[in-house]
Amino acid sequence: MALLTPNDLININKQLQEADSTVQRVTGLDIKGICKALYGTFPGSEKVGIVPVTSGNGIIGNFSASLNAITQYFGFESFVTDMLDVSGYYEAVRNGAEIILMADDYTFLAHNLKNGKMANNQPCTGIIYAEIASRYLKADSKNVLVVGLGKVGFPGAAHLVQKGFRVYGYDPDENFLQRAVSSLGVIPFNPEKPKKFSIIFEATPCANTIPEPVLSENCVLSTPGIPCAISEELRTKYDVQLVAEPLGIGTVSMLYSVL
Ligand code: NAD
Ligand code: 2YG
Ligand code: MG
Repeated sequence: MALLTPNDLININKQLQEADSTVQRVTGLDIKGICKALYGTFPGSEKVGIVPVTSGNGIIGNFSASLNAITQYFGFESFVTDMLDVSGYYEAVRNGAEIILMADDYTFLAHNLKNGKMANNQPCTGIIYAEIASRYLKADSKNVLVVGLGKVGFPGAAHLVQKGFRVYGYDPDENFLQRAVSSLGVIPFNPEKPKKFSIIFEATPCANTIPEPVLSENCVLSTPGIPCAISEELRTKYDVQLVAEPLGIGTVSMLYSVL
């Protein structure tokens, strides 16, 4: 379980703005446009209540404040409760929250109290990063490489298969790879027989997971994985279009999915 650190979340507004302009350049849509296309929803005047949670490893500095900045960046009204945990939940609902955002070490959820819909961060993150990758305007084919087939990568791979892409998958854990092959029809990628891709989606907690031979000039790398999947050197060498941001894109995907 890889947890965010306060450092990952420094300057979240600047990180979001940069990600938004990359998404726009790569797909022709901004992040809100991607969400609308993906879920067919758009925000009305939903009020979002953010509840800090102390269980397990406890409060992550900047986490609730970043969620507040993110929800407002995307046009929602939001507030962070003064109280924590159950008392914070009580405060959020009493103060008119219609959507609750809260996370412990295992689950980061959005719950719309009006319509009952609930979202989990991991699949919502995988799906939106995969959707962004799938919309690359300069893609040279329907081939996509998915690196990492865990809680975020698997639902992203499933989304790409459902959209009609030819999905190559790699995970060093044979069980995770086989699950994707047998249940999704993913083509196992053999790093010893590399092939170039113009679309790559990565979701691992490791650095340097993209082998150089798979990179094509100006390819898109859409990755929620922390730390970043590619070195600055390789990014520059291949002029990679990198979509990577620590919290906001996954969070807005959750919010639109519960509208
Ligand atoms: P997970 O542990 O469920 O899955 C990670 C997978 O990556 C595992 O199956 C593992 O075998 C595989 N892997 C490890 N090293 C690899 C390598 N070198 N090449 C290919 N695959 C490799 O983790 P997860 O919940 O899917 O999260 C993945 C990453 O996404 C984490 O870093 C997490 O913090 C991050 N995350 C980011 C956001 C965001 O908004 N940016 C949201 C959720 C999760
Ligand atoms: O309320 C708090 O401050 C903490 N209880 C939040 C804990 C969040 C733990 N989860 C993670 O760090 C992430 N793996 C999930 C967040 C998605 C963005 N990477
Ligand atoms: Mg994100």
